[in-house]
Amino acid sequence: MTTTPVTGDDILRGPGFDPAMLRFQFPILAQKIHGDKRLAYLDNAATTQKPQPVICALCEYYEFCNSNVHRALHELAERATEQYDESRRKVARFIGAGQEESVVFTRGTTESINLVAYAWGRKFIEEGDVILLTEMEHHSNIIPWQILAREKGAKLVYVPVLDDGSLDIEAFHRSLSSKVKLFAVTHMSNVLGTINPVKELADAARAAGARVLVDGAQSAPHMPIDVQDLGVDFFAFSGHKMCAPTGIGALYARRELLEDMDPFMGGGEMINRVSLDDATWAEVPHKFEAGTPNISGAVGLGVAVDFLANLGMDKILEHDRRLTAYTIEKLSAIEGIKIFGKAPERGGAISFEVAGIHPHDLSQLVDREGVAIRAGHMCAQPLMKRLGVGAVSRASVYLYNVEEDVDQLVYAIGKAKDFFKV
Ligand code: C6P
Repeated sequence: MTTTPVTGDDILRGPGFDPAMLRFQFPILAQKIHGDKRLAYLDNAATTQKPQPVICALCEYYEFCNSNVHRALHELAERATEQYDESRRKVARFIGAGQEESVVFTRGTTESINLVAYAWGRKFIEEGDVILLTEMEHHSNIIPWQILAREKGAKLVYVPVLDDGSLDIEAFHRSLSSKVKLFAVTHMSNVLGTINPVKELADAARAAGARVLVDGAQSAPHMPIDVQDLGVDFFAFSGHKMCAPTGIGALYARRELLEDMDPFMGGGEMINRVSLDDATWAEVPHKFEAGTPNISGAVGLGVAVDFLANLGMDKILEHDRRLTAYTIEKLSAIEGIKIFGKAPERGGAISFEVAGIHPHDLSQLVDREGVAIRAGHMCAQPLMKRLGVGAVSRASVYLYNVEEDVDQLVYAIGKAKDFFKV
């Protein structure tokens, strides 16, 4: 295994937005795979690689600052607390939250959505209420609502997906009524790449009296986000899909909602005062962060959002668009390929099938050529059913991908076709 030598100052300053140069900030990309194969990492919708500043921040945190937060008064505890709190301020700025109290650190999108389902849903959803979802949701934005609906006697209604992979907006409007208490929708589909018009959807849903939750797992890493401009009540995302470590993410919620909600988990740090048979809660967001949090993860997330903001989220989006168009053009030229998702507004998660090759076989064969893609149901089984498939292959791009990665994928698919003689 070879890694790129790094020089601290150069890397922290960064080269501006040039994907080919940016690759040098991601040491993992420099290694060879299966002997001498160049690594074409195209599984970014699952998780992204980490840049040197994030890796260095983790080392530095453990070398100089490691301690628990919001507890002790010694120097290390103060350093750790300062870094943890500063990361919350950075995340709040990054998503336009307005105030840091609106940002709850979680393990990621899944935990953020579950937090809302338990802490808000259990208090405010009643028998006969409707929870409006869409057919393109990830399981993380289906299962928590199924559990809640079963417990409360509420009803789940799904907005259908049209044949081109976009949401049926007319059906969405028809589904709105005073019974709809929550509309939970993905900002960008991890299968179809579809970017939903969440501002317009949120406006209509809130005007009908519903709360709006947006699953930003696939959007926050790829485009500028301003949760206040989007007009949403809740916004969930994962750090690991945007250059930060695994096991850290956040939930944005409007402050008054957080204040009205019951705690999600009980334990240390989420209380104000405890007696043997009673307790009062800490101020938000601490009410929702029971126990010792993922401090180093939060520090890494703070550095990651700085890294992305310095590059410019608008530039990242522009790069995504260009490389997505290039990928779709190149893949479309392959005989026997079918691409799922042709919505006019789409991002860089590109799912496809190649006639005569099972997606699992295809992903193993392209891996031999150094190409990492994902295969399977993408944690979106209802959507697979809608598409009439059991599984798909998926290539997904990020800021460090270049045309050469796509060309390598196309070459590898060609070799897989030769292998299967299709
Ligand atoms: N999708 C994928 O390969 P977590 O696991 O909590 O970080 O994110 C869950 C999640 C929620 N919503 C959407 C739209 C997602 O894409 C994901 C994660 C990965 O597509 C892993 S299944």
